[in-house]
Order: sequence, then structure tokens, then C-alpha cells
Amino acid sequence: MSDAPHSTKAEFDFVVVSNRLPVDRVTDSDGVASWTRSPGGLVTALEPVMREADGAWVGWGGQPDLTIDPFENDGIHIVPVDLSAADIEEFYEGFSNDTLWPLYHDVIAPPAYHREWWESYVRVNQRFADAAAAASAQGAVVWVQDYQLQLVPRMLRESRPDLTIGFFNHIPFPPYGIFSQLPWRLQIIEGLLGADVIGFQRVADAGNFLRAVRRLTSFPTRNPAIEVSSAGQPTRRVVARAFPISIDAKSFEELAREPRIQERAREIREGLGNPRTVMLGVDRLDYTKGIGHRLKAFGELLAEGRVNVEDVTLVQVASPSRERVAAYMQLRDEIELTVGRINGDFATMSHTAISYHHHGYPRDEMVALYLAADVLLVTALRDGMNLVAKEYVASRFDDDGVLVLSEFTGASDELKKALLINPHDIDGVKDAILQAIAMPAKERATRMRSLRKRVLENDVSRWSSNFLHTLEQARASRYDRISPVQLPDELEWTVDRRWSD
Ligand code: GDG
Repeated sequence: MSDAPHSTKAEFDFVVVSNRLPVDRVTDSDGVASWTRSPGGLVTALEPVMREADGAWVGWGGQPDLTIDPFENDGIHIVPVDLSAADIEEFYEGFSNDTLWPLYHDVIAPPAYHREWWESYVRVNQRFADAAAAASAQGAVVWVQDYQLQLVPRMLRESRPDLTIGFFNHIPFPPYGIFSQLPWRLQIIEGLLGADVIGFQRVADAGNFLRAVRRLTSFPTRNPAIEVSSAGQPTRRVVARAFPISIDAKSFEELAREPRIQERAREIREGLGNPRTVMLGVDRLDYTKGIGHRLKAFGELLAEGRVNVEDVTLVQVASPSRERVAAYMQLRDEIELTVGRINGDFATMSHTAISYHHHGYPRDEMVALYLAADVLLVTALRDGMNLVAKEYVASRFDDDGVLVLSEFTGASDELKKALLINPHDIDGVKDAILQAIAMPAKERATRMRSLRKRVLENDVSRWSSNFLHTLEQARASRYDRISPVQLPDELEWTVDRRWSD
């Protein structure tokens, strides 16, 4: 079955592989299906590269048992991978979202280890690898995205040694003490080492990965290179380093500058009863985002009378996520109970304490919310990057607004002029909220200007071109040996072993 014109071409010089395709299948009231582009940053970043290189995108269409031939959508060749209902349960909701996700986020929730989930992960990774191999022309560049597909680089390397293979991990890579829990830790490391370049969000993530390589293999390493040898194969050099992801910053600024968006921002404030301060949280409803910590801090400030419900409102957008995974159902109950309690205790007839929204909003509405918010609260307990922080900054062309940002986000490595917080330290979060509310306009502008410079300069197109440039270089030096002077010395081994325990 197919809803779109078939693609005539079958092999491409540039192939992106991700769990989800960059398009969503929508069915109209007459039951006619079509595909619309999903508005993610990755699509925006890779679109120009895709067009220039005549690229293809391999991924799952988002619905079970949907067998669809490759087709073209708005200049991008789409190669769908079919997942059955059982694959979704075991590979996606199981191993990806209930094993790897909690394990890679500091075991905030306990990871579940099930052998049948792992077997499904291997099978589905092989299916993605086969689809990518079939879509790749001789000598093509293949860029694999994220933790759902960590075995694909090695699988591709085995079937197609002619390819140049990149991998980018959008979520953190955990310290060895945590990663080592995984019964299949060695297979994951070997899977990733099939790539020529392995990208991470933070320098610390790349460091954790290199330490795991040292602990689990005997491959020589010298930051950022690893010398990988396997029987019957020439020794290869693999590069593992940080490439912090970003957003299409200009498009956020452009939207924010539109008068209709600014008018909408005013309407939002009015609808909230024009409080002096609007605080905002925008997150997928996920236990890594620290939404409960944020609510606790705000609730205590209200209870202690240090903020007044007439003066300060918190808008919390919690977009629905992974609703069939038990930990997410429980989280939703907990968050909504807390919101209900705080509103019950503190709301007045004219002012609610927390305006809570369990839906997704269109991009326009998100930008209007960013403009309406005096303070953005990002309290993630662990987050690969956190794009919401960067979107807020990019939208604030007026150099106003205060970003309160968790140290446990990748974004905090770059956005040093935010008010940085440890979300576990509730008193510290409360102090930062009070500081943000009281911050003089001049200081807000100075901080925001510095944050904006960083985000506008390092946008997502720079991220993708940096990665692809490094991949190009890695292809050229794949068989260069790590020079003898660069071989790991005893000191490095000792230090690494001591700190990674
Ligand atoms: C993973 C990593 C890393 C959210 N609600 C709505 C909406 N969103 C958009 C935001 C933002 C994106 O979703 C969320 O990105 P984050 O980076 O904040 O978080 P994750 O979804 O966990 O993403 C993360 C990222 O990958 C990229 O590498 O930064 O660490 O976990 O763009 O705006 N967008 C719209 N309506 C919503 O209701 N339109």
C-alpha cells in the first residue's frame, strides 16, 4: 500500500537513518492518507544537505504494520521501515524507552532488563541496517541518529564496508558505573564502534563513552580517537567527540518578530489575569525533566508567602509522551495530583497558580508563550541538550526574559549566563526563582544578549555541517594509525580507571 508517488531512484549518496521518519501520516475525514512534514529541528538542519546531496531518509512511519514503498515528499526521498505491534512493544516502548532511556538518564527511573526486548532490539536494528544498506549507493555517507539504533553502525559496516558511517547520540551517555549494569553493554559498544564518527551532546558524554571503550575492550584510545581492530578487517580509526546540537535559531526569531505572535503573547498574559510575572515550563511529560521538582519549589514559595498568586503564575505545558509506558502513566498521575493540590490551596477566583496544559501546541503558539514568559524554568534532572532553553533565547529578540537552567542539561555547558541551578536543591531553585522575578531590566538584557549571541551563532546548520565535515575528514584518515606517541600512556589509564569506578 502507498499513499504517495513512488520514488524511482533506489540508491543515494547521503542517507539519514532515524527511528522516526521526518514525516507524519495523516488521514483526512474521507479516509485519504497523506504525509506532512514534522516540524523537528533535525529535519530543518538536514533539509539543505538532503537537497544538495540528493539524500534519502530511512525510518519508521509511526504506525504499526504499515508497509509502504519508498516515496518522495517535498524533495526528500523517504524509505519507510515497517514495525509490527510486537516490535513497537518490545523494541521501542520496551528496550528503547524502558531500558536504555532510564539507564542513560542516570537511572532516575529503574531500567527494566528483559532478554526478549534485547532480541527485538537486535532484530529491528538489523532491519534498519538492511534498509539503509539497500538505499545507499557505493561509497555513500550514512548518518545514524540516536539510542534506538546503536547496533546499526556495526551491522552496516559488516554488510557495506564501502560506506562512511556517522552516529549521533541525542541523549546523554552514562558514566561507566551506570552503563555497566546493561547485560548487553559490550554489544552496544561494538555496535557504535562500527561508525567512523560517534557524536555526543557534551564533552562529558564523549568521555564516558571513551572510558566504557577502555573498560570493555582492549582497543587503544587517545581522545578523541579509538583504534578498532577485528579479525580479518584492517585496523580502523574511530572518532568520538562532542557536537552540541542546536536549533534553527533564525526561524524562531523571525516568528517572534511577527506582530500577530506578539499580539498573541499579550492575549496570553491577559488571559492569565495580567500577573506581574509569568513563568513558563515546556517539556515532554517525562520523568527526566524535573517537572515535580519545579512544582515543589513553586508550591513552597506560595506556601511561605514569598510569592503571591496574584503576582506570579506558572504556565506548564507538558506535552503527552510515551503514554503506554507504565512509568509515564504514573508520572502523569503524580504531576496532575500536585498541580491540583497547589491550585486548590492557592488559586483565587481571578488567578490560578499553575496553568497546566497536557497537549502539544503549534509552533506559533509556543513562540507566543516564549514571548509572554518573563522566566523560563528548565529543571531537568538529566537532559542531552534541552532545545526548549535555546528556543526561548532565540525568540527573545527584545533581549528580555530570564532563563533558569539546570546544570544537568547539555545546554548549560554553553548558556553560562542563565541562572544555573541544581534541581535537586529545592532551596536553591526557590532562590533562583526569586532572583529571576526580581532581576532588574538591565541585568536581564545583559544576560539575554550574551545567551542570544551564543545560540544565534551556533545554530543547527552549523551543528550538522561540523559533524559532516568531521565525518569527511574521518573517511580520509580511516586507516591512519594512532601515532605511537599518541598511544595511551599509563597515567591516562590510571586516572581513567580511578575516576570511572
Ligand atoms: C531529545 C533529548 C535533546 C515540546 N512540546 C511541544 C513542542 N515541543 C518541542 C520543543 C523542542 C522539542 O519538542 C523538545 O526538545 P528537547 O530538547 O527539549 O527534549 P527531548 O524531546 O527530550 O529531545 C534532548 C533533543 O533530543 C535534541 O537532540 O536536546 O536532550 O532528550 O523543540 O519545542 N513543540 C510544539 N508543541 C509542543 O507542545 N510545537
